[in-house]
Amino acid sequence: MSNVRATKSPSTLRIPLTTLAVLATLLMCGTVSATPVNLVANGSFEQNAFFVERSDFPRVADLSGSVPTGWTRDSGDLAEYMTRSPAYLGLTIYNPVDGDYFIGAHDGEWWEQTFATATGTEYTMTYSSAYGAGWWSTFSTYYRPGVMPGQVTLTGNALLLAASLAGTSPSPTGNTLLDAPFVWSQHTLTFVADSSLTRLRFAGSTVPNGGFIFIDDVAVAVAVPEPRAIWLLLLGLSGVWLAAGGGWPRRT
Ligand SMILES: [Ca+2]
Repeated sequence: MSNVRATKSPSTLRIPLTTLAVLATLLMCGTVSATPVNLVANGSFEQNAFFVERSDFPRVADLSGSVPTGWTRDSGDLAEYMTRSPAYLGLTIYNPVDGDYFIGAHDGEWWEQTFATATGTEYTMTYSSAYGAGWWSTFSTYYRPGVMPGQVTLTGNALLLAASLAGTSPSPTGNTLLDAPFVWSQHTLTFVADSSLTRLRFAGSTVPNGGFIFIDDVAVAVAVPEPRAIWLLLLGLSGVWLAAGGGWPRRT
């Protein structure tokens, strides 16, 4: 009577063992948790050719032609590009979460960017947002404090994702300039690309007087399995291997 285990090809045993060894090594080396490449260019909005603020609307560059590198405005050319510096009346008005510059749209205005993707691949997008406002020197008060959400969309051949774009706390409404008046929160979304290019758009509220939405620190990267998922995969592969008659290594 033949021994089934003895007839198993050595290569059949080597493949799963190699796979397990590679995955275990990745886990132990921390490779699976390495920071992925950000597909969004200038997601911090810090890069630009120039920035000219409006004389009556400090720190807002919606009419000056100032544009963050890599991003495109709506055809109305009014979506705001904003900065925290220099100080106005001796005070810092805004508090971006990443650097000095950020974007702020309202009244349906938007900023967008298109980046390369691979069809069928899952991506993770992170961004920070806040209900915003503009400081208008003519009124000496905050202008159009954000109260209604805008929308963030990702579009390939079809619409891949549409989500609310909002803050977690109301923006200031008074006439006192504060150093850090806007409450930022980070958000994470996932999507699966259906083409080689995907367009990301941040749009302000279309509700009249819905107010500003501030956005900063945007990143899109290939979704990385959590370490727990890798361990579960290892466990599953081990089970398959044992079920196939691989057995545990024996001492000689
Ligand atoms: Ca920034």
